[in-house]
Amino acid sequence: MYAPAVSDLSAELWQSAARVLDTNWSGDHTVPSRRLYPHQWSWDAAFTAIGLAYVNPSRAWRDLRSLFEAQWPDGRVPHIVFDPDTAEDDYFPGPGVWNVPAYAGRRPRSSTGLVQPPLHALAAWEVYRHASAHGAACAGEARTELAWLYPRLVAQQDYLTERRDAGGTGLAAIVHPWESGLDDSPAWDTVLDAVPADRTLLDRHPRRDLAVADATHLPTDRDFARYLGLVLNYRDGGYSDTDLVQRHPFVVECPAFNSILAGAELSLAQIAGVLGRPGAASRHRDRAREITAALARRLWDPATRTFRARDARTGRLSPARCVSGLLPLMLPDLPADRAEAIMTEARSERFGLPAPSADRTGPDFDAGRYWRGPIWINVNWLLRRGMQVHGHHGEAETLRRAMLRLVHEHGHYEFFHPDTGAGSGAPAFSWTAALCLDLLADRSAPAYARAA
Ligand code: 2M8
Repeated sequence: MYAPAVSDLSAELWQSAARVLDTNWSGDHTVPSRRLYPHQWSWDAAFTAIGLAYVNPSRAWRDLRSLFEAQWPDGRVPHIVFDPDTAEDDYFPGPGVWNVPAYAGRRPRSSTGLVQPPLHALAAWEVYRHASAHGAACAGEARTELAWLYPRLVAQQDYLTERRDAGGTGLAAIVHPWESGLDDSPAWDTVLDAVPADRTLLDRHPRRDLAVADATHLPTDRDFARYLGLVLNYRDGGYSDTDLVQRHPFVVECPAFNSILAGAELSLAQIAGVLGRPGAASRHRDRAREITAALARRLWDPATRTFRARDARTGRLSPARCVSGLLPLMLPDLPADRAEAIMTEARSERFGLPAPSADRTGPDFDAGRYWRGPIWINVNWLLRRGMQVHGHHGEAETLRRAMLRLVHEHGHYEFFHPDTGAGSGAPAFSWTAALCLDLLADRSAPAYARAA
């Protein structure tokens, strides 16, 4: 197995991370966790590929390929691709609830109709970038896979920037909290207040997560009933994105989702460059600038100098300060004063490093509950990239070390208590392990970083 030079302490972490990825490999994709999440998740696959690039690049490509084999004809990449060998009631809501046909592929698999943040172009670029360390055969494979993925990644962007621009603002809207990946974030509370919570849905469709995880870490029944109602409403509308603002009760522009959307264009520019398409590369850079400008225009709250989610139906900004508001830092074209404001917010008593998922001083902060307080490695990994992009190398390094210390001391957990560091949720969680490998191995800043 390829292993870069790391200290002895890190060698232990490296081995344990590689073991987690091995355990969670299911033949043609990685599951986030064997017990809690037994299928393939979209943005998990991207984070996981970034780590697999070091220990098994062929698996990294296979993982991305199997996700994109389930891409819909309209370009959307589903948020979960179901494993046909897993029983319907091993995860709720399972394929029977979503009722989506299986699309073509080596092994057709059914899926949900939602999406997740489009992090796959960034992942594909990172896997490609690291493949050369494994020799000429891997470099050849990387080029072939990149060429296969490129048009599919472009179709994914087109779906999000065209069909999901529900408000005609130049940003993509999400139609369900699950699409953000930050599922139970306080950022959605005011929008969800207006979504009916029909608890009888839970009698007809009992939750499975309560049987495998601690209820105090999970969404409440009231929120879960709303989540389910939103799924059924979108499904019963045929997963159509026409007139979303009129037809669907949850249509939201999220700063993290749109930062990743803009970041994807920058990665596509790099990919197009390698594939010998300079015209396309420059179009991707233009699109990144346009999305960044829309984000800075629409989701910036001048009163608090923070980025917030916006309800596309009411036009209101969310009152909650969440980690999602820190992620526009990933974007090199973000105006310097906004990047500085994000750093001020990240350093403040509201967050600190590693950043908790929500404002520590906010009324909805909950240190134990899923995306309402705990620390997650994936969003901190993105925040660290943002620090590198904007030349804050000292703090990026502090954050890198803090993340590694957390995982080394507590294990490859899904999330961590923001005060004690204790691990929670699923143990042996794929993206925690995968990103640890990257944090151990790769100290370089993204190629499009601003000069310090
Ligand atoms: C969590 O979301 C799923 C629904 O998609 C769930 O709660 O069952 C989130 O943390 C999400 O970001 C993640 O992709 C997924 C699998 O790790 O779990």
